[in-house]
Amino acid sequence: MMTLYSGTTDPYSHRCRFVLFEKGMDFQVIDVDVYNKPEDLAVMNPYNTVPVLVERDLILYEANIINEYIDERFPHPQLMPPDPVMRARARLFLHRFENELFCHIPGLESSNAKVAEKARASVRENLTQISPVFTKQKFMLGDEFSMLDVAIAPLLWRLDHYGIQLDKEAAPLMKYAERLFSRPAYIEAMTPAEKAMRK
Ligand SMILES: N[C@@H](CCC(=O)N[C@@H](CS)C(=O)NCC(=O)O)C(=O)O
Repeated sequence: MMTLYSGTTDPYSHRCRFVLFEKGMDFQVIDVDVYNKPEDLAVMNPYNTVPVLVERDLILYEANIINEYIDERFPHPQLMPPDPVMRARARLFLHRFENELFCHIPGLESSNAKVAEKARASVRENLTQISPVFTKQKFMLGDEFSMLDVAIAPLLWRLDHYGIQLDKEAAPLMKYAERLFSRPAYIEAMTPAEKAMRK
């Protein structure tokens, strides 16, 4: 059985929990307090971060790497595109999510007001740019739910929590977000602390 070491409010762990529930398989989640991490976390992951996935003698870290492994190990429903060209494009998008959106998470969580506002402005601008895509399609890659939707959902869920308000231009994006939030696996994957982040 797979074991996921997961932060209860961590957006990266949230991604992995979402995939595990989408696959409907057997797994165990161990909640990690990121302010008081267990000593064995640094042994498993040189970066000493969550999420970490353990399956027998395999230990993985980095949310996207964990999620691609789960997707290949349990191919139904498949979340990465089957076609190599589309799969390469999906990886490029995942890379851009990290570099253009998730790189701002430390800023959004910063107690320095200026740093936090700068991070909020960058995320607002990037999300508003993506929004028109959802006037034409249901999900990030088209009409099929994919790993890209998994990757961005935890950030969209946390917008209110991070104090990010989007204007009317981003209405298609918010409609898309509601589509993700209503998935049974999405609801099951959330911790009580995450449920409390959004009304
Ligand atoms: N790029 C990593 C990011 C993981 C990450 O930043 N995790 C945070 C979640 S709060 C963490 O464990 N922080 C604890 C620390 O840095 O001490 C991933 O995708 O897994």
